[in-house]
Amino acid sequence: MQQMRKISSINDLAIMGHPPLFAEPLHVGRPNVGNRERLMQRINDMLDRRWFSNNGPFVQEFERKVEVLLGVKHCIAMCNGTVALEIAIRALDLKGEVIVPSFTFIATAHALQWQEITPVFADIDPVTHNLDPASVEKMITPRTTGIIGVHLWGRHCDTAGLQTIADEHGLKLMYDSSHAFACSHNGQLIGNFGECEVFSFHATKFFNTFEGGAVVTNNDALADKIRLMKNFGFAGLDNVIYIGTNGKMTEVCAAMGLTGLESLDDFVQTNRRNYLEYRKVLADIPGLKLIDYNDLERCNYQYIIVEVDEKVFGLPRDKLVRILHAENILTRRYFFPGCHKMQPYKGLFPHAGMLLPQTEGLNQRVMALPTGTAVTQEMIAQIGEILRLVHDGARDGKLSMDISRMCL
Ligand code: T4K
Repeated sequence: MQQMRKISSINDLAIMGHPPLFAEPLHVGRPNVGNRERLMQRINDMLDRRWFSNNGPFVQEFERKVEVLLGVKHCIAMCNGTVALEIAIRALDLKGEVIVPSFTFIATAHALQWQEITPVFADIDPVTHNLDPASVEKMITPRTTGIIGVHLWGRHCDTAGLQTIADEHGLKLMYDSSHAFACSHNGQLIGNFGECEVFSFHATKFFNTFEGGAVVTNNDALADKIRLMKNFGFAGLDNVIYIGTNGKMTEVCAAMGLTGLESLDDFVQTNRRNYLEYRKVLADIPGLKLIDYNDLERCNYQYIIVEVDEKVFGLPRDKLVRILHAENILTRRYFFPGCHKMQPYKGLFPHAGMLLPQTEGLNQRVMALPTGTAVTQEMIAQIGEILRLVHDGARDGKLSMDISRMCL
């Protein structure tokens, strides 16, 4: 049970030298476990079977269940989302340059650069936070072979706009759907767009397999190729027909996945409950805008993303994050500073930012707040109180100079 301290004025804040509001750190997303007994039972079965990896029965069952859930023909489970991206990129024969957002987790870009394919960063739509097709079109050169859209925060890309551009220019389109497991677009589950889509089932995702990922596709030939590539290129005993790698998901990870799938609706319900509570507590705090999720679509609500308008709120995002961290509210600046400002891209393309005004702006405004099953409505109410106090203090000039000079 989390112990919470009462904070009723700016002077009670932890940055004033008091203990933090929360005795234990509140993370953006603690891992969900599902039914522990079912998990242990599966792990025991696995130990009895002495079959731990290499396309075992749990992995096969997991793949079939994901196919049914998403309505896709093929799910190929992998050891993590990054390797799944690398393999999908290779199986699609992408080369030269591939257009991606910079406003994403670094793995999207690294999966290309790792294979000596140049990620070319396109700008985003400031409302959806996703690739702006107009910017994508401007980045196309004779070396471009593909586009990777990222359904950031689980909200879908402009799939029609990106597909039109891909078709017109003969480019392959795939998606990094790491955030969008169990989300839909126009009633169709994410997983059915582009040539293929890649999920991450990392511990911090609302649905996890400890570490894990998958490529899903409706293309039979592509699925065959990806299956071979994730297993060293083996097409049968002693017969290797491609360069491949080791991308296999283990049985213990699949056991976690199967158990998590049984509680998927509960995880989503908790995230949704938290999202609605945040929407309530943030509604009348000027300068804080919670991103919208479309209630008419399926949605996992796993990220609570807030844009801080420095002028209206009274403090820049980074100072607010610092104040929240002091209270053990471990807000994250996903995905600061942007891939183009991290190495090796910063060194390779020092002026990339000039073409990414929306990415650069958003990177100064966005923060992710704690949610998931470890976060209660009472905690969210407390977080809301702190945010209100900080806003009121900043507005009335009551925050000391020391605080307003703080930065990360
Ligand atoms: N594409 C996109 C768009 C992605 O977001 C990701 C992953 C990928 C590709 C690559 O997929 P994977 O190869 O990872 O499957 C985390 C995750 O490590 C990363 O998987 C995820 N995106 C990214 C958005 O978030 P960090 O640097 O924030 O992780 P970390 O260790 O700071 O953990 C976040 C919070 O969760 C911490 O506050 C602590 C808590 N936590 C973490 C772990 C691992 C726990 O409570 N328990 C745990 O076991 O990157």
